[in-house]
Amino acid sequence: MKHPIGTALCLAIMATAFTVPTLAADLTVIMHRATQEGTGDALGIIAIASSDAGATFTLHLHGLAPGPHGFHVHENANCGPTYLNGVRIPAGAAGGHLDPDETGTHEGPTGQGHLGDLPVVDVAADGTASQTLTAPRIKDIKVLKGHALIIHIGGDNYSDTPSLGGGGGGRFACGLIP
Ligand SMILES: [Cu+2]
Repeated sequence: MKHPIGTALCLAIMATAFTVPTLAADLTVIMHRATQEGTGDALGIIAIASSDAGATFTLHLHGLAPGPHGFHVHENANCGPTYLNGVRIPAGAAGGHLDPDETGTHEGPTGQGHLGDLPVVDVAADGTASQTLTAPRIKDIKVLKGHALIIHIGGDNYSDTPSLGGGGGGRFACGLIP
């Protein structure tokens, strides 16, 4: 606060960083950490748009653990916890992977399984993810409305073996697709 001009400039840069990506997107999703109580810290945004190559997901995220993370569209627009054997499951209420064709299989973004199987998010060493991922099978992003985006704690091998749903385990971040 000793340098009001510097503070104002900093706020202006922050505002720009937050608003510019939203202008280019057809759908903007605000991601939050999924907790046992519901949702916690904001982790940035994901801008969804259409392209000739499929739906694009442009990530502007921070506060994630470095490395690969499973990334999917989940069925329900609900980031709340569920309860299993007395334990709260963060973002459990988002349900399973979006699967309008009822394939029942997890095969990744280029497979024939869940439509909601997206490319893996690769988080940098500083905990940020700034990248655009393309889901070639999602031709019309309208099908994504009213569902949720989930980033898992672990990676995704685009298979149901040895673990169902790519093996990413728990849900780290969640955001509602408007
Ligand atoms: Cu998932």
